Amino acid sequence: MSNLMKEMNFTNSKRLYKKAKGLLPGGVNSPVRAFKAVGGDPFFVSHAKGSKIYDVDGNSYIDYVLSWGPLILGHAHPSVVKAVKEAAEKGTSYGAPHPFEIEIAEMVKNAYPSIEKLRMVNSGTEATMSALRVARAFTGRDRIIKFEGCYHGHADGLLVRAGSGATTFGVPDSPGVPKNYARNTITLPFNDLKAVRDVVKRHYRDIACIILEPVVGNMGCVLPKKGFLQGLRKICDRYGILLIFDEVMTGFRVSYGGAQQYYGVMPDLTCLGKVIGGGLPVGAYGGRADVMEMVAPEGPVYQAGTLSGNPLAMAAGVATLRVLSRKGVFEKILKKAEMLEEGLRDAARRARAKVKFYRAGTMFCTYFTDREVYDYTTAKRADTEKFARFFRGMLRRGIYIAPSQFEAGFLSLAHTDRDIEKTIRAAHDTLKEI
Ligand code: KE4
Repeated sequence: MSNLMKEMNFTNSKRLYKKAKGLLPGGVNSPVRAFKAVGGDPFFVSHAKGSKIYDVDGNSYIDYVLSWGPLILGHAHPSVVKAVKEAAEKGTSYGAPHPFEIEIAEMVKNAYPSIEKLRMVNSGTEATMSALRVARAFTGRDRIIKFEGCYHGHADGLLVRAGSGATTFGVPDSPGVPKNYARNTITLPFNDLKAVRDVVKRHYRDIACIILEPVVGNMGCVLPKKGFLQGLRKICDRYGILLIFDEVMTGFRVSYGGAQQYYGVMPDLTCLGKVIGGGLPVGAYGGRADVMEMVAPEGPVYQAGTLSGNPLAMAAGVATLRVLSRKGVFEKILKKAEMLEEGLRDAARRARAKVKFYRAGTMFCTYFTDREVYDYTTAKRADTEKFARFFRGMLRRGIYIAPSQFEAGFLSLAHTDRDIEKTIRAAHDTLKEI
């Protein structure tokens, strides 16, 4: 039993986790939820409201995970709950076109000028998997470039890491991914434009696309170096390669128009998810009309989904974007993120802690290292044991941050100044303690 369990009452969570482990692999429906990276067992949630999440033992936490990003308005926002209830009264799924699909598509297009046409799907994984297929069909090329530390969901072709040495053939990053499938994925270091240039010069005739998280939220929060995104755009233009921004996490988070608006670099295709579903299952991919017109039934590229454009998910997404797009709302959340950043930097200084803090809009990460983090190799230098102690200390103080050093944290409209002040005090005390 970890220290955490000794100091907090987790009786009901422990009982439920024991039961869950007999039913679900690792007792969870997604690996990171099992708290493996931070020790101890996960708490089970009873409910959530605003910036708070409550477990089945009555413990409450200020939540900076927010279901891994979607809940930018906070949990159970009245407008979202009302929209979902009203939609459910009219039926939970039609498998046929309905007006909400048009409304959310228009809202996304208004926020993302690079998206001329889009397709709704049910997860970020589906969005990136489909975007790759369209890119391969449009270019007639099979290979793709991705970057170490970027996560794009669990489609086979994306669970691939860099092969050994100079080889540009990827190797599976999970059992079950066929070797010959992984060979089509070239994995390079993030922020390394020279590595991209060298590989593209040799292999451009085979390369369909370059896919990346423009700000990487799946190795913490890693920012693109100055000129990196612009350099990728130039390389893609020169060699007829499609540039795909996986903005499943950064979309409506780095800025209302995502990383592409913030950095002023337009991709050919964009993948979205999380925020646009307001907490319900969703994903989307879209971009240049000439590329998206390849998608069935307009074009020959097959992609389908029973629940794609589901009326409840669309209603939650439309309700979320209606609030988020109101004048001053996104800026309000940005101000909260700035307040948290300032406070955490100050707390680290006062605690004489060796940490590095990065933020992109309303997403952030604290690395336990005193050296800059700009790619996977430098991110992996972080002291994960120390992070685990930090996580448990914060949880004991009622603050729930992502249970892994290599995840991002998120702010919502619901986080109050008091929440942030409490978080900063807890961070200072925990940093002193560990
Ligand atoms: P989903 O299939 O989980 O909806 O989306 C996959 C995905 C794609 N692209 C990016 C940039 C993502 O961050 C994700 C999923 N993010 C993780 C958090 N690191 C979801 C949490 C989980 O896997 O349980």
